[in-house]
Amino acid sequence: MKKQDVVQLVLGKQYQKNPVCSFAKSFAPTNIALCKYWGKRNQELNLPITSSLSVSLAHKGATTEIKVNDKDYDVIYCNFPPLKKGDKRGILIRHPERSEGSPAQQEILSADSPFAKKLIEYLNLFRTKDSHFFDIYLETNIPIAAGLASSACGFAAMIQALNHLYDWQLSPQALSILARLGSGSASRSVFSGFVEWHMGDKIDGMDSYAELLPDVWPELCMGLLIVSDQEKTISSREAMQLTVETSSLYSVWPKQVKKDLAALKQAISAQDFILLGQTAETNAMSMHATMLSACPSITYYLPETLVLMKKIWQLRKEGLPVYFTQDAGANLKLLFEEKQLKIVSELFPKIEIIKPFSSL
Ligand code: 2P0
Repeated sequence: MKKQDVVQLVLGKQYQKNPVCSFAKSFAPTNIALCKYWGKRNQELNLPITSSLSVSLAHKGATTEIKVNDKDYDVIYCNFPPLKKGDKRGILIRHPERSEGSPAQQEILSADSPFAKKLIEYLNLFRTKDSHFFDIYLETNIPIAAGLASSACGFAAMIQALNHLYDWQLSPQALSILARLGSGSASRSVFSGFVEWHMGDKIDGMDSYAELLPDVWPELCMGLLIVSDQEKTISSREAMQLTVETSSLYSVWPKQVKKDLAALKQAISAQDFILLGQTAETNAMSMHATMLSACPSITYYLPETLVLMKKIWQLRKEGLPVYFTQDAGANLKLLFEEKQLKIVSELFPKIEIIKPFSSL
């Protein structure tokens, strides 16, 4: 089954419909998993081996503007992924199927970048063969290259904007399925708050979508501790596949996730911060343990990451309830409650603090 088949299934009679307007704009928050998505049962459709649970970061995310243009290629302007030296902010991308010699060819800077290819392939799922191209503006307000899932909020904002442009009037569940085709974690970014992405077990993935949990936790804080803005040495897509294929520890991961998901849901409904923090931290450490035992071994740790972890563990020993989670990058995200905000800011002067429920 291909992505295109899923798009057809979700859109039904609206498949291959033309845009009803020439401009649409949407915002989606990025999300940080407290119970991670690590491993796919279907690579084409980004179907996960386990369910996962995240919290969206309120106003931190991506805004997408999409305009039908009168050109025969797409133009993408974005402030992520981080640009290489010499690149311009505006990236002009020729449609991959068009012949060489476009008048603006000298401006084609990143037509071969994996990000551009991924985005154009995604747009190709929705437009009719003979039709329109787009000017796309993608802007994130999160620290670039901080392991903050810019592709998650980018694809979620994109599918929401396309939903307006084509006037599909899709449900959040359908949008989550379509966002997943761009990037797995994007399925969770169509919601703000605590979000569970159900793994599902159908071959077509029609039961693999995210759902909003009803709970809010206004005192919950997340602090970004940036230790590196370097590009990842291995993408999470490759890393999770290598882990599934070669790590002997991976067989215990689904059991760990089941346990952690139940504990997190209990922590969220009881507003039990210690249970939430401890479970999220253990889940992240377990995910990294599966990577360490892959062959060849994968590690996103830098020496500074370990220094920070030890500092956090020491602070906990001294009675401060702070925990962390870590994604496919060297940076840490600190979890704590609002009553610790002052002391945490003093202990970590460079921290950027976000309150995930501040605008709900
Ligand atoms: C997560 N990560 O749950 C986990 C934890 C990274 C570590 O989802 O291949 O960019 O596009 O489905 O969504 C990053 O993976 O991967 C991710 P694809 P994605 O947040």
